[in-house]
Amino acid sequence: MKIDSVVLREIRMPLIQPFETSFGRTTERRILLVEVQTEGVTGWGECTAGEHPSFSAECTDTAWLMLCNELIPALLHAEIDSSGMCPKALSHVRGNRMAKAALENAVWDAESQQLGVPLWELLGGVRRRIPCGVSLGIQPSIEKLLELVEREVAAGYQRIKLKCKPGHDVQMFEAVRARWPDIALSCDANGSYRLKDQDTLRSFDAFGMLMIEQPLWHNDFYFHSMLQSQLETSICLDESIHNRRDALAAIEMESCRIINIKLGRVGGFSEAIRVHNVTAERGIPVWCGGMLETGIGRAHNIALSSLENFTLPGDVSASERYWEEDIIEPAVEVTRKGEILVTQTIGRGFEVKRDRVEKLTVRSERFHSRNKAHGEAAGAMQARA
Ligand code: OSB
Ligand code: MG
Repeated sequence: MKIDSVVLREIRMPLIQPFETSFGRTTERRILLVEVQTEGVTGWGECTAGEHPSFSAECTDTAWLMLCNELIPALLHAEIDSSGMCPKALSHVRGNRMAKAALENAVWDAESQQLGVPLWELLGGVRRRIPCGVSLGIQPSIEKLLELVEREVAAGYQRIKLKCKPGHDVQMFEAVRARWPDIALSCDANGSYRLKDQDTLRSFDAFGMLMIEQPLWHNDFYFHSMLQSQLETSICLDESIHNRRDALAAIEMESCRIINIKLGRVGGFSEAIRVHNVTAERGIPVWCGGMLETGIGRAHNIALSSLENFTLPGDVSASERYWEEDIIEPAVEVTRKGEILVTQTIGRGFEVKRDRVEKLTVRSERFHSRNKAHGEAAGAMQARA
């Protein structure tokens, strides 16, 4: 694959409703998009870093810096035969997985178009119906939360996940369970509980939840393992899992019984497939997490969710839950049974609305590959777009 140029841009998009977690409230997203031009096709990638370094150490601005100064120049310098070679080409940079994923995923997107196959097929996917759940942010009141649950259950979503934190938990679960005793329910603490909260966490067992996501520290396996041995409810790890080796450690230590895979958190499709494969070998079910993505990241999440071991409903839901108007066409839709239908369309399966992207762009940089035929050393030339 000869990569001719890469365009990096930042777009700003207000969310339809603010999203609140244990680490804060998001009202407007600042999202980096990557466009990789190779042999006549354009692959798109989305960076899932947040506006602030709270979910992980990365944020929109660190990802911009890493992409400009390190990752894009390294990719343009490398000789890549296939997308699977990206991680090695970017391996001189430690961490910064969301920045890497934006770039690598754009290359996968481009490769699927070059080969004339759907992206999900290139990844090795088999599922044509993706079960969908929703993640509901912390609400100002229980009444408001019940209204939202009502709406999403009526829309057909197969699992409701409630964001929680110390002080915003048991009362909320009681209210939801009183009205919907049988829905598939889970919660996500984003690492906000501590060992002193063990009794509270044990009391969650009474609500028959599918899982408790990342109750303890973002970088822990050991104490999650201690906690899991005391809970009936399965723990699902999100923040703790950065690669296949982390997944294996968590499985061997029995820190969790379920894993959530996020493309950005693990550094892109190559590592996401490795995490998927090891969980499949070990009989640990997975689902695809979400990071309030635009349609580009969402399309990639759908493709990933088509892999065999994505047996649980993911956090990948309809575009209309996030955006007034998405940047892809058609928008992502969910059936009344709470499923996304995977199509045979080549590539990511959704067109990028370039005009809309241009309008939303607040900054951009274009990087060209140097033409080796003219005797220059391979490398990157950077110019203002
Ligand atoms: O922990 O899953 C999470 C959003 C931002 C950061 C972390 C998380 C989330 C979500 C939202 O839960 C999932 C979505 O609807 O995209
Ligand atoms: Mg989570």
